[in-house]
Amino acid sequence: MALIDLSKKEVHCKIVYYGPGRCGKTTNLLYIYNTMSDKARGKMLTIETKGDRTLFFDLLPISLGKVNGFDIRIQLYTVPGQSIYAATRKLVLKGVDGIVFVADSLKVRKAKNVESLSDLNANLQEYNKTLKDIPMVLQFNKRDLISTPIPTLTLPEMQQDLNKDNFWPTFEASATKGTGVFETLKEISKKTVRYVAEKHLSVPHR
Ligand SMILES: Nc1nc2c(ncn2[C@@H]2O[C@H](COP(=O)(O)OP(=O)(O)OP(=O)(O)O)[C@@H](O)[C@H]2O)c(=O)[nH]1
Ligand SMILES: [Mg+2]
Repeated sequence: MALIDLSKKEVHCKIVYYGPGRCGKTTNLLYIYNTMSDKARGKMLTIETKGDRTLFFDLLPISLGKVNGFDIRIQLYTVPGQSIYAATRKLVLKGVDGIVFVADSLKVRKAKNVESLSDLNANLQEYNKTLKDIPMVLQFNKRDLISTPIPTLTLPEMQQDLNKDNFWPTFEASATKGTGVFETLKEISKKTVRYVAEKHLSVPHR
């Protein structure tokens, strides 16, 4: 749940980047960190295993300016995607206000994407929530690979696997190049702030 400090007029929202191992969650946060000004971002905290895998989570605090006189602070988290870190993924989801589901465009990751979305759903249920209760956007990452010989999934294929009824907004991205990264962040921030404001600040639905 978002933390609201009425005396300081601050709202802290938690957005979690979720998805299978190696889909590019940490790369999204690194791109955001490297692109934002010092004023708008806090320190990025990242705990890695040997190599570059996320061991616990990555955390990047950012400021989004004011809404209705409240300072909006957002904490961006990633989960560790590797199967063995199931317990950690559940823990990181505690109190989540918004989710970016990062799917991998590599063909070999097709089943892993689906498995990860279902893992997310199961973890949310443990907190008495469902996928459709929380603001979420889908990011189809690694689209730069479609122009290489590496086999990739088509957009309709990814939609069919992950977003059959077109419930969530989707963004094509290349987190390494930075395309689509801020579009994704902007949309989830907008949805999350609206959700938190309606839920906790009695801002009427528009
Ligand atoms: N070609 C390409 N490679 C990418 C892209 N995004 C990430 N990668 C690469 O994919 C690998 C894994 O990226 P990470 O950001 O560490 O993935 P992660 O989702 O944080 O992985 P875990 O922490 O293990 O869950 C790295 O070698 C990245 O450089 C992309 O858009 N295009
Ligand atoms: Mg990571």
